[in-house]
Amino acid sequence: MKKYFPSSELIINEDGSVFHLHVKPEWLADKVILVGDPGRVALVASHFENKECEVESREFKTITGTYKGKRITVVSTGIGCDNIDIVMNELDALANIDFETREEKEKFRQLELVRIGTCGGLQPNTPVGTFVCSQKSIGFDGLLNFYAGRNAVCDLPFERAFLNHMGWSGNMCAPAPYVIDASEELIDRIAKKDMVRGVTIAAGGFFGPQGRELRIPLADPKQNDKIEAFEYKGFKITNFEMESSALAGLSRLMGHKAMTVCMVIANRLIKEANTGYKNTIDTLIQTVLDRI
Ligand code: R1P
Ligand code: URA
Repeated sequence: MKKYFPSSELIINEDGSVFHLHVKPEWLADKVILVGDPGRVALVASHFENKECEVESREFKTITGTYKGKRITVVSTGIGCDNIDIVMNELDALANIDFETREEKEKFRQLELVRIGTCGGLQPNTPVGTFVCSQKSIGFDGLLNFYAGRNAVCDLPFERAFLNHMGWSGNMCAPAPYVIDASEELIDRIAKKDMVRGVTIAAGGFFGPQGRELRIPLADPKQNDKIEAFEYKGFKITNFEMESSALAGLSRLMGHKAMTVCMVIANRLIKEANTGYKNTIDTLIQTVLDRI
């Protein structure tokens, strides 16, 4: 029997668009670029030859258009894994649920999703301006634990090694971090040899969870020293951002291909930051558009 989704579970607006994104099924391309900042959507779309739709609701702005003959949708997610839960579930519904009958479609449609973001670098090989692909993501956000099948898609030995190394128990980072791989095929095609491949911590905040201390002291003052020193099977943690784990995790559970690439705008080791990064991120955008 086909799965049926009542209106409380999949909310469809009166105009036939999905609840938060306000996107209609026919507007979604198979290739999707996700960005955090709604302002970055126009920057991506400025490279399109044509635009077929443009819609905005809350922090979610969407444009579908064509780049060198490829149909691409660009969506902003805002900040955080909670928003990725909304964006990924609504994009998957647009692709794989019939909005007329509210039933799952017979044939699965796979999406290819690339997040282009900014991040904080944690290693000497991640200075400001570096493009870092998240080969693995460590989720401090807990989102994936609410879905069945989490253990089947996560790297459990890596999770144990990380928790042992940090010496965290009790309230620190509860529920425990999850470790998830990006799509290998996408990483090979998009990172090629000119981007750093790394392990990204997707933090549940910009300050405390990334070891930034302003007026309130941190629960674990040695957090970032330990994170920078951690090594497991040749992997070192390269960067902090706030969405890659939920994107990689939900994509794996749903059957889509996904990866995150971020430009380093702050290096935490040498305590430097760059806020005037618009041109450099445009180079990254063009590279991803050419390779997606
Ligand atoms: C924090 O400043 C935001 O920047 C990074 C983080 O993941 C977080 O969303 O990504 P974006 O540049 O895509 O927003
Ligand atoms: N985004 C983050 O989440 N952290 C940084 O340090 C920079 C950008």
